[in-house]
Amino acid sequence: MGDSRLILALDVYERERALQIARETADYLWAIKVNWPLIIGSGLGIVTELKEETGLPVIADLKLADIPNTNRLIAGRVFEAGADYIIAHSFVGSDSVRAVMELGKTIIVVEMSHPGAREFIQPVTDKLIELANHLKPFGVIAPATRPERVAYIRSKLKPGIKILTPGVGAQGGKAGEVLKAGADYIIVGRSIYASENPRESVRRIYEELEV
Ligand code: O7M
Repeated sequence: MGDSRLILALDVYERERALQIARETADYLWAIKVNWPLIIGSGLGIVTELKEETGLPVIADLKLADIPNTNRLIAGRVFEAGADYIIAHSFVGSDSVRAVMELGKTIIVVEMSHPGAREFIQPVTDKLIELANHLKPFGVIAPATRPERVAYIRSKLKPGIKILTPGVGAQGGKAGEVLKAGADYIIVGRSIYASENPRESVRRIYEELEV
């Protein structure tokens, strides 16, 4: 749906299963996020296939974290395969992020959702927000598991830069709370693709977001 704020994290290995889940859930999604499990299991061609099957934007969540040249070599092929957005780490520095941004729409990580994110990433989140404000990527990744951090990041981030938040459902985050804190998009994986009825699960989360 054009007004959806929901992104499916399609972290399965198998091509057929991925396409089936994508078809069943597409009506309720803004975009589909493809991560290493699906690319390793099904090949990069899955990006093109998902776009053809659903007509939705595809986000390639590669969390690129390399020198500019290597980031460029990887991002070039992935954008060519049809990815609409690529996710890159920003702690590697602005030149590495810029190398991806020069090739297409980019989303950068400023904080992560797992407990370990407190060890090394959270202490530098302020600097990563500064980098985002300077480079103006399409969006940033912030933790749905910590709505207060989403609110903080929103308060520091320039308007216009989107906030995408993983960690709803399986990791404990609540969709409604994160939206209230200022998230633009919610990323959900296991609560949808590992459920008995992915279409029903995605519909329920979609309706929760509409309230
Ligand atoms: O809903 P889940 O927990 O099954 O899946 C969450 C997805 O979001 C999964 O693809 C993770 O790799 C991703 N993710 C996080 O869970 N936490 C983060 O901090 C960042 C991401 C992510 O998408 O980074 C871009």
